[in-house]
Amino acid sequence: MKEKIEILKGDITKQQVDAVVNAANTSLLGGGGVDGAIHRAAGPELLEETRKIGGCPTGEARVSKGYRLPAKWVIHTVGPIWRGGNSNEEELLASCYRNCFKAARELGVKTIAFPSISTGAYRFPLERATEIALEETKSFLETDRALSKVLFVCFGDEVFQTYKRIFEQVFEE
Ligand code: AR6
Repeated sequence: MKEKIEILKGDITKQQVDAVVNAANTSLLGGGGVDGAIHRAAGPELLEETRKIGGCPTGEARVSKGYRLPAKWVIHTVGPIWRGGNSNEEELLASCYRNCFKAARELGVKTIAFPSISTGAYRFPLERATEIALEETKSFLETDRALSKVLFVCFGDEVFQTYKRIFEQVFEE
């Protein structure tokens, strides 16, 4: 199962995968960070489609096409804004990953790329967010046969080093 996971440094908009996950906000109308990058790379048709979707509650996911991205699909999810840890942030972040995997299964995708959801503008502590990301991935892959590759695309060295370290903890024999 370990071999299905790849941690890399880079830009998620350049990944040749079936689906990329977007760390969006509840409006689904775009924003900064990875959301801005995905909208710029996909082109204006993406906004046209997400406008029609009409938003997404925190912790849930919605699917659109990828337009000019190499990826066929974008799975938009809305991570929690970190408010100190007593506002159900951990459960909401776990639910983002679960709902993205559920959407991926419904779409029949074999390869998917995730950014580090909620750890930028939404300020979720990186280490805990990474544990949640990798633990949810492990639980999903334990029962799933369809996904062959899960990429974690790390923007910057701190995120990359954190994923590498937590990966060893979560997947140690
Ligand atoms: N590829 C991969 N990761 C990226 C990229 C990229 N091109 N660009 C940034 N990141 P953030 P959030 C990393 O702020 O915390 C938006 O305005 C970034 O370095 O994008 O969930 C939305 O509209 C960080 O590690 O998402 C929402 O309003 C990670 O992606 C809000 O920000 C997530 O940072 C969502 O905040």
